[in-house]
Amino acid sequence: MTRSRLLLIILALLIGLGFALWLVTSLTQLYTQLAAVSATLANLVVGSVVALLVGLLVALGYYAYLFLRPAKTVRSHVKVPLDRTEAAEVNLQAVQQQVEQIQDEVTRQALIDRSREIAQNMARGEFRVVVFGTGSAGKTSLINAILGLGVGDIGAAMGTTTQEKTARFLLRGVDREIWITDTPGILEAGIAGTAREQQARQLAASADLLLFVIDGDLRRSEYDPLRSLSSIGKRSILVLNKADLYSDADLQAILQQLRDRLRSVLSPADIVAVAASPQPFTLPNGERVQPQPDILPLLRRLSAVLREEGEDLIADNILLQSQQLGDEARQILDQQRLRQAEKVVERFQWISAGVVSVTPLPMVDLLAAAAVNAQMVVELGRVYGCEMNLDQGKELARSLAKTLISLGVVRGTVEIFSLALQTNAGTFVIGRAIQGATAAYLTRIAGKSFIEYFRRNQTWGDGGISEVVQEQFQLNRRDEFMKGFVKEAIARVVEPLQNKEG
Ligand SMILES: Nc1nc2c(ncn2[C@@H]2O[C@H](COP(=O)(O)OP(=O)(O)OP(=O)(O)O)[C@@H](O)[C@H]2O)c(=O)[nH]1
Ligand SMILES: [Mg+2]
Repeated sequence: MTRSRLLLIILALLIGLGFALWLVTSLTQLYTQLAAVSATLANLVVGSVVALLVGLLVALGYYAYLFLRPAKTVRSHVKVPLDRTEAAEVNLQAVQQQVEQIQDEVTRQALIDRSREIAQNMARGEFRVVVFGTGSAGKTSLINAILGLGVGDIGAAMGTTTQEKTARFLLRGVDREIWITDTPGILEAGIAGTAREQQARQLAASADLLLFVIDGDLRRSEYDPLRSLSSIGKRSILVLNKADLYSDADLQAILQQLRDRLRSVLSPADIVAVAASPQPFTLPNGERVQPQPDILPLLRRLSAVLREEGEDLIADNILLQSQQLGDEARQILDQQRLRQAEKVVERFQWISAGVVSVTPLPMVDLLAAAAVNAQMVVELGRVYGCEMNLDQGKELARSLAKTLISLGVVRGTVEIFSLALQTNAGTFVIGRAIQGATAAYLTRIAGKSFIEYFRRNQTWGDGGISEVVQEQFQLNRRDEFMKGFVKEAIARVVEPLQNKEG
């Protein structure tokens, strides 16, 4: 309790006490005066005053209780993820729902399989560590040193490891098994190297924790992947291998340089030096010495990181994978919707052409009647999961029509088709044909603009409706497109008219 609050309470108590004293004195006085006249009257009056005061106090207390009692907690229906594991679960469920909407059987199945794999990963019991880095930096040697045996080929030339290989081991103090995966080195020459490099990068992206191995100062080709992996939230330990090749002073200088340079990417403790497979040397007396691997700094750090952050690393990794799957599913869904929406626009553009060319109307009515079609808006909305009624469709269609007119798109389109059709069709159907083709084209611009509107979650974006319309007009007036469109307009609008006339 704060001091000021305590003072306030004492003050209130003092005032209350003063008031009570005054009340008792006044009542006693009243009683004495009345008792002089009649004892019954005194009892009655003072009794009623006291009863009234008690009632008042009870009422006051009750309202104070109502006012001051703690508000009932409203139970929230939205489930807020408690920790990273739960966040990963929630995200994966959302992604699975998205995947279900994909129509293409093969794609859907592939993504469902991947989402199941991620779900299974959630229940797995091991840490996955991936060893990644330049060819010949000593990745395979490092794993051998950790395991204390030879599991992979080691070679002086780059590209010795061509296939990923996973081994398991336990580390004191870490309760889960550790699966360590060797990868082909990055930066290899030749096509095979590139494909292997791709494989290595994918493995790196799927790790709970990365051991990024280098064997000297950091090259640009190492810095870039390290930074980009860290930017997607991948946790790494940078392992400077071949420490035996440097003097102590040089080694400290390189480490310091690395720690300074990578300050924004890695914490200094996550940069360690080891000698996975130190080279033998000859003593002055001619004796050959084969030094033991020195990987203690790495084991210490690995154990600390896995103990302190291990559970979060697994959850983060699962979250990352399900986010990536979600991005992919969203892109596929967007493409799928776009194809459906374009079919809708295609259908409506020739419907309006047909309607307009048989019942020609003045230009502005033409727009209202056909070019910008409310039904099309409703159907496009449906493709994007936005249910709207015909009135809402009309409202949107009307504002788009106004934009088309005010931007001069209608006039421009009439001019384009007057010119195109005069050179391509007979003169006697020209008026109707121009109107029909114009209607088709304007419906297209409108339809494409609406697609943008729905894709952006029913907003026109910062530039507003006119920017979207203008952009679609620019995109749809390119020469190659126009040629095809005019040809189709002749086949679908002009020829039926000519046949009818003839
Ligand atoms: N001096 C020294 N040489 C080492 C050390 N560790 C590995 N080497 C040598 O570096 C060379 C490459 O080692 P690997 O373990 O095959 O390297 P890698 O990174 O697996 O290479 P790739 O599989 O081709 O990507 C070999 O000749 C090793 O003997 C070390 O600590 N000190
Ligand atoms: Mg190797």
